[in-house]
Amino acid sequence: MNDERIHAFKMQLKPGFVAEYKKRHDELWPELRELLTMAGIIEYYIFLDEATLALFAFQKVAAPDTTAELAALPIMKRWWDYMADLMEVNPDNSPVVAACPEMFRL
Ligand code: RM4
Repeated sequence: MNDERIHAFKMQLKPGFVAEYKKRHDELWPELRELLTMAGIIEYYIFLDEATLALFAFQKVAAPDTTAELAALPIMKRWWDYMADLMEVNPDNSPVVAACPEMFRL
């Protein structure tokens, strides 16, 4: 049995912030990296659609998957506050996320 899960979702970058978005992720806070890993994320990619500035995120998550609890953690909230100037966000500064259902797997 495969106890890995795939999460795929879209976020939205604001115009003019491609380089800054990339830079902040190149310098991802070590404590946030640890938090994401502790939540079960073993692979995490974010791709940019340069035409629309849509950010496509792909995560592979091992059990136990506790990613749903990340939103309540202070480091996650601090990161979202830090990123809020670059991305479309909700009133609490979490990114606006659209789920991307799986359509194919090889
Ligand atoms: C993203 C956004 C996501 C977070 C990654 C690390 O830009 O804030 O929620 O998981 O950064």
